[in-house]
Amino acid sequence: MDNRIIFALDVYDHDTAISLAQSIGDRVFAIKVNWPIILENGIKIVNELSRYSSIICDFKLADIDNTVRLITEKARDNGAYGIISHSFTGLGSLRAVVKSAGNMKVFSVVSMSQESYLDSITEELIKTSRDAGVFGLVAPGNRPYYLKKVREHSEGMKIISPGVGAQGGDIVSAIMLGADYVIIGRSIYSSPDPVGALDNYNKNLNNNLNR
Ligand code: OMP
Repeated sequence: MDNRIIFALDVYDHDTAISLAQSIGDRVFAIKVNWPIILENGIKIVNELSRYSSIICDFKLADIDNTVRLITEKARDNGAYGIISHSFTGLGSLRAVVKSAGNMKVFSVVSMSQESYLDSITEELIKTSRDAGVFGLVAPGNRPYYLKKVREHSEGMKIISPGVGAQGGDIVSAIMLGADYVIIGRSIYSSPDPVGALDNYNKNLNNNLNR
């Protein structure tokens, strides 16, 4: 089975980030970077980290077409594998992300790992995402009702799911409910043994899914 974990590398420090990427990068499906690491180190860290794994830029884009294009191009030109955008901004904005992404995979948020206003429009957001031509959706691994709902309406699109570990979700349930990949941060990078923590997640999955 290919690896089902996306590692959320939400640290500031450059050397800590590189050392985690070196030890974990080839054991996960991808590494996801968010604003903390970019604000501290600049966009070039994406290029540097892509030596160790595929990098997904979690920029949660939510702006007008031109601005999302400018940001998406930066991720693309620095070697990112994927980018995360919001979808509540509508079809025009999401299409602008998909268009400027080139070969990068675009994932759009349709439901969050905590309650939000998106909960009342999740189905519309899935439709907008499909119409814009995204590769995948972000849906919560810790809120079964919403993950199941997203899976039911998202044929042909991948689902990546945060909320496992520190936010209370369980990796096996998230995969069984339809997540293709789960996003895990704190419960790996805050562990005294990040590689061991990752291995435990993989063992848990292998023991429970291959029966
Ligand atoms: P941990 O809670 O530390 O495992 O990290 C979860 C990661 O997933 C963080 O980088 C969050 O920014 C991200 N995330 C959520 O937690 N909830 C969401 O609804 C969406 C995301 C995301 O888009 O990745």
